[in-house]
Amino acid sequence: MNKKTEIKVSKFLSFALRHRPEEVGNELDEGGWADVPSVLEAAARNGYAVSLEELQQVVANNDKKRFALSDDLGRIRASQGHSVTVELGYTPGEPLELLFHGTVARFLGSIRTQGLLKGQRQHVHLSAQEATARNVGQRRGTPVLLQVRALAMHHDGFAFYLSDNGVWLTETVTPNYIVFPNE
Ligand code: HQG
Repeated sequence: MNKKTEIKVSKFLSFALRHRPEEVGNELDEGGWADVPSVLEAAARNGYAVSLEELQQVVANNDKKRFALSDDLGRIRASQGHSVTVELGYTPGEPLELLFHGTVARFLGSIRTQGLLKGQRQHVHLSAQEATARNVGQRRGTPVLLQVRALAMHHDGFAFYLSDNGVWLTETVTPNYIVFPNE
């Protein structure tokens, strides 16, 4: 399978495992897991006929390790980024003092008043690395990097979770914990 097909299959998996499982005839359990045979069938119905080996290749090569296969290869789920309600059983963790969020200038006015909101997703996504946050912001234009005083938030009682693929997740970030550029 070439890189381009891998990316297409990965996009299908995001759709099927994070956002609209019902639309492709896929069922997720409460932990976000779907049966691999039914995901392969759904993929084939939607024009992505791939073998189990190819699915493993997509999971292994995914740039952000978005998906995880169970050890017996019977089930698959997305590690984060869901808009459907799932309980992934994230373990709460203590974040570093500062985490980063990449966004774009046009959102800053609203972020200054409302803070960071999770929007369609289940959490606000934060990163320990500036470069990662910059890439996230870049999807929407010239990236603007925000710092989040995560450890202070945590000390004030806000829960943080680290996803399997290294993304820090939290419910919401109020403006007082955000350091805006040039401040
Ligand atoms: C912005 C991708 C206005 C926020 C990425 C972002 C990441 C506000 C957008 C992961 C706001 C939401 C998550 C407010 C937040 N007013 N705008 N109050 N609060 N925003 O995609 O963090 O490819 O839901 O800054 O790489 O960009 O899906 O979140 O610009 O890891 O695996 O609203 O998604 O990963 O956008 O990205 P998103 P995100 P995947």
